[in-house]
Amino acid sequence: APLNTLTPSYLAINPMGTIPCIDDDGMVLYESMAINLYLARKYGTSVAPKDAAEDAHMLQWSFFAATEIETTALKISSTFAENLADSETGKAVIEVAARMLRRPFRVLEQHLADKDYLVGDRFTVADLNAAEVVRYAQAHAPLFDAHPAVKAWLERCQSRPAFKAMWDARAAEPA
Ligand SMILES: N[C@@H](CCC(=O)N[C@@H](CS)C(=O)NCC(=O)O)C(=O)O
Repeated sequence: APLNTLTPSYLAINPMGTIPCIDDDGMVLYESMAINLYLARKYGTSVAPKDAAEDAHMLQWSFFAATEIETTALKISSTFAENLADSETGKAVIEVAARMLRRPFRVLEQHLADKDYLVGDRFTVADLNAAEVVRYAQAHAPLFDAHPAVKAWLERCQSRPAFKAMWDARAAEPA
């Protein structure tokens, strides 16, 4: 959808001019993972940490996704989005990115080998944050075929009714 995030009024609340950004009764916050962690903690429900250890692990997986996966995975999504995946340059970009993602994907694969979700045996904000970042690489199927537990986990996260509702709303937005 067209973005209108560089208006002076929007820049006043998020100087990066990016989405998302929330104003929760005057508490302004940007950075999507920080927003998700804040909303989970403030409003509770099963996606929130139950104790300090869960909280720490949710932070760990969020930082892991943001620092070890996101930038590289975005190279894959942008190559596909620009219809360059079949070009020689695009293939090279994807190959290098997939190689760089092997280590963090191996860690995720091992962690998810005997569990359905990242923390506490249930879908939490850790899965929410990490799955969205892992999704950026999803168009490159060989990476997921080589990591079946990651593939199954991502599909599990994306089969949730809330994800499907978000995705349908997003698909209905004007291009
Ligand atoms: N690290 C930021 C990234 C935010 C971001 O780049 N958002 C994109 C949309 S997904 C955006 O607003 N792009 C518009 C722009 O870069 O001008 C976060 O996770 O919130």
